[in-house]
Amino acid sequence: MYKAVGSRGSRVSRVLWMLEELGQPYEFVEVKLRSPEAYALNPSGKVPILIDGDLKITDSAAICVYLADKHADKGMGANPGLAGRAEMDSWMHFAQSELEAPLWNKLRHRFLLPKDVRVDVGPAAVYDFASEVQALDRRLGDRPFALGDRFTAVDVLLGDMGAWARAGKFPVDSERVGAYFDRVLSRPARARAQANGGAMR
Ligand SMILES: N[C@@H](CCC(=O)N[C@@H](CS)C(=O)NCC(=O)O)C(=O)O
Repeated sequence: MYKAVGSRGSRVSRVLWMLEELGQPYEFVEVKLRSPEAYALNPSGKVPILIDGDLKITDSAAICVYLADKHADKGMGANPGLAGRAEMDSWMHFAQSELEAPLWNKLRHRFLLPKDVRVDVGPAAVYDFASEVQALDRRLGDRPFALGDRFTAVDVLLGDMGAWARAGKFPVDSERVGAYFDRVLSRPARARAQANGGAMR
């Protein structure tokens, strides 16, 4: 059985959501950030971590792609061929290095960094996030989901970020992106993941 390692309110929410979408049994193993247990599984001391037998995978995007690839029959992976893989990678990198970055930056300066190095990045984070929402609007175009008509691992990542943004009161000034977040966040698998420990921040 998979073990999804993380703490409540962390990015483990995406891993649990993914596992629920795939209908895979799992155990949610709670560890604190940067605890000895977290460092034993990830040199960064960060969560989430997925344990699949002898394999330990860190970093939420990599975990979601691994699960989508491993359970390819469930249709949550990339479109066919090298071009399909590149398309998925592009979305995943956009999600984490652009859309998520301002959310994470604000959270770090609010709660995680040592108090003496915290600064008010709130306005800059809101500005950057707003700009990435416009990029997401253009990237989505008329597609219901990131890769087209199918709900995939990319939508798990983006949806999780949408929930994070809403919880953090980041404005989403795009009807299309707002409707997209509503669409993906209303999935029953997400509700099950939330009930099992993946509730957002
Ligand atoms: N790229 C990693 C980031 C992991 C990460 O930063 N996790 C947070 C919790 S959501 C953490 O463990 N933070 C501890 C810290 O930054 O000190 C991923 O997507 O999983």
